Amino acid sequence: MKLCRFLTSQRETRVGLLTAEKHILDLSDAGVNNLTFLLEAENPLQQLEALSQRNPARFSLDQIQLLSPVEHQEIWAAGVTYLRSKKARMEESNFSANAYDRVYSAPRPEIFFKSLSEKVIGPGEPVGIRTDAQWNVPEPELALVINSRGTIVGYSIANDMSSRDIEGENLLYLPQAKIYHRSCAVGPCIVVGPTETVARTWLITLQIYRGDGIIFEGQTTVNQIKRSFEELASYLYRSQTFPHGAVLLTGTGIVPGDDFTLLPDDRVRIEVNGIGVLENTVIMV
Ligand code: DO4
Ligand code: MG
Repeated sequence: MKLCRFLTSQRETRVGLLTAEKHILDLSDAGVNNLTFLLEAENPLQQLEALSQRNPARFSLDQIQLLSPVEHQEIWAAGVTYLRSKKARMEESNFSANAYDRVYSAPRPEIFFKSLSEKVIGPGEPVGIRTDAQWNVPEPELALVINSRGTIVGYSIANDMSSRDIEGENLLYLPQAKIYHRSCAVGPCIVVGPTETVARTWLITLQIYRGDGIIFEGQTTVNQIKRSFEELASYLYRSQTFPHGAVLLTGTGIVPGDDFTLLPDDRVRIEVNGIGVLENTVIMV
């Protein structure tokens, strides 16, 4: 089941289900006005199946605008969870190489704050590169959607936009490299139902378009993530509360070559075959 938020032509925000035929079933007909209500339910999948049987009104995708499927959750991110990410960061920084090497195999994962919910960028909205950075990349990541009780209830796609020169200069600059205007995109929906075993079979594909061509393309599998989803989620919830739930990005396994940097007007297309496509254009911020 693919849960989404969307804007009607009357600019009303609604909750819906994306169908295989690329329609949206409007769950507001059944009295559902927010995602959190469903994500906090005892059995969200069962609820969604029951709601979809009620014959709700449907929209075609060209009648609506998809919004990020994030309401009030804090967005956090795990890092250096793929071997590719560890290697890239060790190359990017002599200064911090030892820290990246250690955190990859340490019991405690790297987890950092990424975004407030109100700053998250949705499908089709521009993501940003910093004006004071020279080396900027997208990080295509599987996102875990977790309820207030710490249960993983679904999956989405995220882009953890990052400035590699700022991060590489000094590890203490990580928040500036990672948390800035338009640095976090999530969408297009939350897939509810698949187990971790199923999610680990998914492919993540990144394509970056410049002008009429593709300037970079890369692929990885979710199964390359070194740690289990439960492990990542349980560390996030240690000595911490998330009254509205949380979204946890699981790290990147696709890193363009060291000579690559994003430019304004590039289009970043991230596909996770079990979820859908998240696409955003790049602007300077
Ligand atoms: O410590 C650097 C950040 C790592 C990260 O964001 C990733 O591996 O995806
Ligand atoms: Mg990342």
